[in-house]
Amino acid sequence: MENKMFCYQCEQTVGCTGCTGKAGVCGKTADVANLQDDLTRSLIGLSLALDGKEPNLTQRKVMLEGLFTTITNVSFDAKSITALTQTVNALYQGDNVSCAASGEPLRLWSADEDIRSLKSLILFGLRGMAAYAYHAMMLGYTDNEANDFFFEGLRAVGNLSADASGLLPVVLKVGEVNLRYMALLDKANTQTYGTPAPTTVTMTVTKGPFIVVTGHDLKDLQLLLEQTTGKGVNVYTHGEMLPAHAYPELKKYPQLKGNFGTAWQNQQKEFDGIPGALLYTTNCLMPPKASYADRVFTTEVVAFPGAVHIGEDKDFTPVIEKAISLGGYSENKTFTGVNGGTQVTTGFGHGTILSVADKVIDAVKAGAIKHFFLVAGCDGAKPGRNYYTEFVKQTPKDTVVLTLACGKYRFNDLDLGTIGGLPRLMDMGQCNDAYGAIRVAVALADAFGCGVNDLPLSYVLSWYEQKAVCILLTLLHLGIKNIYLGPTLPAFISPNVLNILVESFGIAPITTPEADMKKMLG
Ligand code: FSO
Ligand code: SF4
Repeated sequence: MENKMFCYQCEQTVGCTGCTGKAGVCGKTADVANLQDDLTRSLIGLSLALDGKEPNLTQRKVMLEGLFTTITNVSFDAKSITALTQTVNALYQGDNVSCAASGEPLRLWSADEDIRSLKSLILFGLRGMAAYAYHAMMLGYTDNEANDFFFEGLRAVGNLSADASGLLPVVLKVGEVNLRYMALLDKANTQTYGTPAPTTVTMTVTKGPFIVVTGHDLKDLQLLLEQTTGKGVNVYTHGEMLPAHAYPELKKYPQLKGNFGTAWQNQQKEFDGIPGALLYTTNCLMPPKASYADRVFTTEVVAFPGAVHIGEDKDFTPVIEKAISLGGYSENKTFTGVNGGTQVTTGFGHGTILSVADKVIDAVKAGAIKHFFLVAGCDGAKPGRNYYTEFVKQTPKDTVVLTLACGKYRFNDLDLGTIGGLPRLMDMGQCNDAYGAIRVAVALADAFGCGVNDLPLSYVLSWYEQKAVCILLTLLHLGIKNIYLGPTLPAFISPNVLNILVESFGIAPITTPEADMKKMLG
């Protein structure tokens, strides 16, 4: 088949090599994929034009929007991507830019495989990091020094004569700057909405009109809660929005009732015929089915052709009116999680865990807690992802499982019991709350007078899209070793780059829960 597009940035890419042909597995058409390449080329051009110059606010903002837009499952809309590319081009028109950005095809995809692999790690890591920077910016938190690195990183991607020794440090710097952005977003979230507290969330939908909010953007949820107050419309979180229930300034709204559905890849099944409105604030958006397409609303950089887009005025009236006209369920309806549970618990951020650090340390010293597992990351559609459910089920009773991001829906409705007065399974929040897990690991290492790699702590990670890439690079930047990664290794990691990751960091692909558990506990 003639290659009409090339994209290999996510875990579900065709044959673990790349999506080509007319559309990707995610539903992105070749046209949209090529427009995203155009947008990337323009962002590289802007970065090259600004070499040695200070970007202005507009250029900084458009950089975040442009990179965020190209993350998997964010935008399927040719029109909005084209408009954004034109905006970027207008910002450096007239500058003399010589390289891939000047209009040649994006040579990244046809470069030597190791160079292509390292540049992909940089580009995809920058895309993921842009999402976190964007969320922080929405809450009024920015960091210009960190923002400069988006331009620096893209200059490395656009450098046609870059070699591996020059690119490797840039790869690790993505991880370093991403840590800074995750810390900034943590500060933005907790200063705006308070410190998350453990909260049990129902999966029952109360009768009457309702809106389901999906994605990661807490600001959008807050604005919707303000606008639904007193309107008789309830609000439910979906996917990565679940941790919102734990923030005092969000949980204070009585209409924030519960959580609907599970992880992103189940949305076409779970939203089928839903009598409520759906608001998509970020990824992961799947092409809506006809049975609910008329009730999908998007905002910010998320876009799908035909879906009503809520613009910068953030007037959610059309979403609220749609919910009222649909009317919701006629009686309370109880849904269950993947394992049949009817409620889930969230809100074990670093603030909560570190507030009981003495208790945790005593339990470890007394031998009551033998091991910690961080089972975290994205969910996805591949059957092999059942590994994570089985792994968590097999964790011994004297161990603790910390989790975050959407992969937890495979097991977050399980009751694993308690240990030393704490639940054995603790949800630390969204993918960006990996920062909280890092804080906890560093605090435990300090308390025990050892390095993070000497702790009885194993990392069992699942990846899907580009935010997972920047988080992985942050863990590598911190020198965290022996990470187990699945369900498959990224297609953009060449054999030589994989060798570096294995030799320097001990990264290993997951095998079976039994074999991996034995190694970790051994
Ligand atoms: Fe999941 Fe999607 Fe949060 Fe990702 S909803 S897969 S890593 O966008 O960002 O965990
Ligand atoms: Fe394929 Fe993933 Fe790219 Fe979509 S984002 S085209 S599924 S590699």
